[in-house]
Amino acid sequence: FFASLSDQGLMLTYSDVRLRTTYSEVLPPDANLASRISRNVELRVPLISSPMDTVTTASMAIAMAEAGGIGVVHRGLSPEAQAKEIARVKNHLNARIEAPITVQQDETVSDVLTMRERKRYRFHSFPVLDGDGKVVGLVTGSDFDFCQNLNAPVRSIMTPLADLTVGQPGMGPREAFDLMNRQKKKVLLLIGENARLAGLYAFSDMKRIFARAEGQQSEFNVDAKGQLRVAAAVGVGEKALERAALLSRKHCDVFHIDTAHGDSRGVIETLKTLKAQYPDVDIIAGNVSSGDSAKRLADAGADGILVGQGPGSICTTRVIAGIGVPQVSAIYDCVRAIEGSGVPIVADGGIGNSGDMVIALAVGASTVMLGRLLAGTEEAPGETRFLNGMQVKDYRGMGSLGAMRESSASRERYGQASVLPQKLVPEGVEGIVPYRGPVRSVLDQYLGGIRSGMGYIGARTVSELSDRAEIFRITNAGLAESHPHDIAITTEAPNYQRS
Ligand code: RVP
Repeated sequence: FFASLSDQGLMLTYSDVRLRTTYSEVLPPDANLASRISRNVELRVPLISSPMDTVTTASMAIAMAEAGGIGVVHRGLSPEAQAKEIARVKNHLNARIEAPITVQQDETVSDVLTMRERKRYRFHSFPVLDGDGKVVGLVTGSDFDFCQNLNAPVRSIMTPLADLTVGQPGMGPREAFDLMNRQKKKVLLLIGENARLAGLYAFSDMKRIFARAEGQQSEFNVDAKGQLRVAAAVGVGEKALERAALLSRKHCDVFHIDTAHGDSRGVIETLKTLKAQYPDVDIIAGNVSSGDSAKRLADAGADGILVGQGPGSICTTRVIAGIGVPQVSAIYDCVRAIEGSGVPIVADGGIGNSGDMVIALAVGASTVMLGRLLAGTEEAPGETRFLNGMQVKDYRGMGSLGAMRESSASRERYGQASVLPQKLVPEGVEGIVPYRGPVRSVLDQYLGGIRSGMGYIGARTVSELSDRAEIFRITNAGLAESHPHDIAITTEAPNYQRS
């Protein structure tokens, strides 16, 4: 259906289409939202925050990864400042405690309990050292609970080193977590030469980080070392290489060659150079809106492709330059052009609600990228302010006059690096969006909406969603019927705004 429409030159966007429901054995909570932003970087949920200066710095990237998605840190910052943001995300989780609090073997149990109380430590486990600083054992909560004589020395209640399961100093969090699970150990000491303490892993922290992999509660999107995953915009040319060098030192997981025109020489050359220099980092590139362009990026080695030219809520490219393809057709054409390549597509821009996300995934995108829908949240950069009694936050296009005047990266993104400030031609606008509270509660609504869509279609996974979905075109009357109608809404729903 779509193929024949686009062959006729008729292109559609989110509000033009809906999905047919079908027999299902999938309840929304059972849908698995795991996906990929790029060939090798997995996500637990298919949501990405946009590399914009009013959307993604470290706070947003941390919140996105903790919800299972990923944030792309914008590049309207100096390379050094951007690298600092990446480091903040990567160092956010304390998988390994490098310098644990220890106790001496001759201290009494009551001394240790008093110290714990005074310092307000919430943990009960302490490695026990002798006078030479060597580890001789471990005391835990149970040792204190079952202790009869508070004046006894700690060494009399501890488990001695010889009876402990311990790890080597170089043991990574994943390996440690597996060992602790197998041996049912809540604390794992890392012991180096001469019985020196090299670190400690606590099961409660590790479970928070890794448990989802075992189908349990945590949903954090972490790398093999247990650090939150994060992406960063790098742009094109020499400056991109300079950024990439700093970012890779901070273990950034994905570089994004973010431009307004992804099918261009600068992007393809930068892509090839970065691929050669950083074989272990995934590189995504964009934006494009036609199958031929997507194919050129995939052939040049892109690990992921961003589709969307002009659908963004703050974008004026379609009006100023007359360029761009309505987003659902753009996604469809790009998916079709690179089918079988294993390169995931990010549907970037124009998402107004969770139904649009389901449609983007149903058409074959692996993930969706959000700007406006996240710009009003607590974690987006910028202060909340009052306007006519309403709490709002600023949201602006990276091609807006404000963003272009402030940052050379924005000028370069729109091919205007050498244009005089008074002659800049913006392709975006500046505005405000309502304040929406913490990003987590906003994301929970979107993810619930995606699960709901998958339930109606009987899709257990994101790829099953595109395999099973049947899409059809609706009329304006159909669209009006889709939204609440013939009623004055009296109570706002947390997941519905008519835009
Ligand atoms: P939206 O989610 O609809 O607000 O769109 C966000 C997307 O819009 C971004 O991810 C980016 O691709 C695009 N964008 C950002 N700035 C501009 C612009 O100034 N034209 N466009």
